[in-house]
Amino acid sequence: MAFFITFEGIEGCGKTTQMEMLKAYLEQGGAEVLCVREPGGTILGERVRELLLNAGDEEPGPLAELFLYEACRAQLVNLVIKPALASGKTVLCDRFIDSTVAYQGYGRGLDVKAVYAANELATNGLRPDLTLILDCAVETGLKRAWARIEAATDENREDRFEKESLLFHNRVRAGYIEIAKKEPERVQVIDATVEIASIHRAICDIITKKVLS
Ligand code: T5A
Repeated sequence: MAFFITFEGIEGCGKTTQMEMLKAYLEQGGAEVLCVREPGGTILGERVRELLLNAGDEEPGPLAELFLYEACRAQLVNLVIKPALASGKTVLCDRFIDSTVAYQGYGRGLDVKAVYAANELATNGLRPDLTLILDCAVETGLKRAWARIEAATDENREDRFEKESLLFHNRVRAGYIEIAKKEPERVQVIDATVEIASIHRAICDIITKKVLS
């Protein structure tokens, strides 16, 4: 059955690690699974990702940043996510609409209602069936994220957001908690401070109850 699941949370909370583990788990059960990420997943999206994540000579302002994320999203939804769901695949997405609410709304201070409206326009109303927010202290997440960035061998340092202040990241984290309160049916918050294997088990339990039952 086609199902759309998104992974959300602050930098270094462990989304990518858990998405890959869930993919393997679902595939063992016979599902066809497609993993995508935002920003990215299309030719346009990957090119815009570079503009968004590498600190360059000219930083996008908050509004320009919002529209760049939404442009990537519109392209990803139309070219990749909708066709995959229509063909019966389960789609796992590393960040989606809630990242924009948390980062551009709560983090940057753009009007949160306007961000929801921009999301609606870019997705043409497509919403995840389930969203998993991996929650940990900002200090924990940033420590993990910086270790990953320092260990990377390519020249593309995607560190523009990691360089933001602790205050910014704490606003983002608080934003995610607000999102979860608003939509408890869709959004589940998971403790991301424990071991990778325990988090995976918690996610599998949720999937068994919500998706496979
Ligand atoms: N953004 C994105 C917006 O501002 N608005 C938007 O609308 C969207 C879509 C995207 C950036 O863009 C911003 C948010 C982001 O800043 P990204 O590449 O997706 O950039 O960046 P992150 O999501 O921050 O990617 P990270 O790789 O840093 O974080 P993950 O994916 O959450 O973490 P992961 O799984 O790669 O793990 C990081 C490290 O921690 C270890 C892993 O092994 C890895 O080394 N780890 C753990 N260590 C100990 N215990 C655990 N439980 C661990 N889980 C993972």
